[in-house]
Amino acid sequence: MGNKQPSQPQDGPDSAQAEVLSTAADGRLEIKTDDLGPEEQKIFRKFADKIKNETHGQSAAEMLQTLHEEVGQHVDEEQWMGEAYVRIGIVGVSGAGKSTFINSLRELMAKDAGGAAVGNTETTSDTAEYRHPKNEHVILVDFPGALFKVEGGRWKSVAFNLKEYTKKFGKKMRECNVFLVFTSDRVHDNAVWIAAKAREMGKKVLFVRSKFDQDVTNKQRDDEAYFAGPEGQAEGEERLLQFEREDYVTKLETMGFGRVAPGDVFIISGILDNIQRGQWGAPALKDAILKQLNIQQKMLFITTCQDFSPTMARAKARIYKSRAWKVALGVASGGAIPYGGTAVNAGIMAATIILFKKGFGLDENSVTKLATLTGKNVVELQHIVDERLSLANKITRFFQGDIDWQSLKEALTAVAGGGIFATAIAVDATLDMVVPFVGGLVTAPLSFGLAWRALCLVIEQQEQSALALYERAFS
Ligand SMILES: Nc1nc2c(ncn2[C@@H]2O[C@H](COP(=O)(O)OP(=O)(O)OP(=O)(O)O)[C@@H](O)[C@H]2O)c(=O)[nH]1
Ligand SMILES: [Mg+2]
Repeated sequence: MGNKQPSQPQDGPDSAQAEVLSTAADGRLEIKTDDLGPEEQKIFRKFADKIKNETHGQSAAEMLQTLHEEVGQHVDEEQWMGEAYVRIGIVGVSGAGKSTFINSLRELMAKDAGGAAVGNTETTSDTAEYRHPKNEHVILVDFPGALFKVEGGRWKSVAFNLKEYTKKFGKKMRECNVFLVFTSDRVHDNAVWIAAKAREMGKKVLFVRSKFDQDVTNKQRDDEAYFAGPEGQAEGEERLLQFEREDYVTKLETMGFGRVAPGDVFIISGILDNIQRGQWGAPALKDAILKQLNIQQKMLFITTCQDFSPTMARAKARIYKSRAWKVALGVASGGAIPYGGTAVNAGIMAATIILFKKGFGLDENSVTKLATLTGKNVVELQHIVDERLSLANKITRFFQGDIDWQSLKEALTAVAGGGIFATAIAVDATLDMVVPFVGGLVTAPLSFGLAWRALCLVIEQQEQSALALYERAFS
């Protein structure tokens, strides 16, 4: 391989190639169309055309440079962030807990500055947009649940008319990626009509019933035996949750919304403590939101999902892994590629590992927060994290110049077996044909294939570490 050049212009991409833009023969590395954001897909296609038409005489290193220029041109941070937004539409009956949920997602309490007013019956006649403090491009859009007019200097609600509502809010509804419909003890007509409209627009609608913590407390008071099964409290809560979900599905059907899949109904508690713990249906709700987003939006949204739930840890691992090719490209080309909205210049690999560690809630701040939340010993929790991150630590130290390549190689072999190098070279060799820019880089300390594989291993360790951490913290 080395500086091998593509010998023949390859045929135009057939449909299979369009699906999988780059793949290794052993099936271990795939960059699927789904792994690329819309802009990235364009870049890859353009690049593939370019190397087909223009660059037969170029060396791999020159081609790498070409790709780098292409990528550098298109994903500078401004442009990248300029195009990727996540908008979550929220609508529902007054008092259902929308503001509380919005604040908790933004890690705010009602009393914090910038928080949405809670328990405030003041009528709003327009949408309110709440940006996530961790990522300005994640926006929660609170839609009014009714129509209002000014009468005698005051807002007065008027008979609900969907046509009028759509005229007023249709454009903003269309901008949303997904809709959350909140109800409390009764399924309110207006919200359901608005939801039906959103569905007509092709939007996914998820139904949320909040305040489950209250339902549990009430049930405990009214019917103690309900929670006395062999599995105790957890079993009773699960039974109550299933009951409420079925009840909700039936209500929606009665109201003419049609049969909603129980999987689209989420029973949650919106108060901050419960959201951070990942209690009841909240993690599944976030997971369902993720499903409606493209990969770049997923990266944005996942940075705002700072809860301690296995569901989110698994979702993060999935998403981070599907972005690993991009980091590997940055490592292999020695370049700087803005990544998930964060410009990573020096030591892209080390920086990414830190970014992901934080994402999983494994950094010192998050572990301390978890210890406080659960009343566990912070040193003990920190130990659970540290003992599972051997590879990440080695790689970080390698990039800091604390250990040499031989030590890192040993660490990689210890985790993945000696086969990792053969696989990495095989990946590079295959890529050499499919995407020729990596040729010539296998001799670099961390070639594309190896960087990609190593990062996936680190993500796996971080995921395991997070799962072990949460289990201990909540046991
Ligand atoms: N226990 C409990 N109380 C909640 C929960 N969510 C909201 N509340 C309370 O319910 C009341 C109404 O909550 P809000 O978040 O203001 O409801 P909203 O849907 O924003 O209401 P409007 O802004 O009037 O449309 C407040 O007193 C909240 O503290 C919850 O999950 N659990
Ligand atoms: Mg509100």
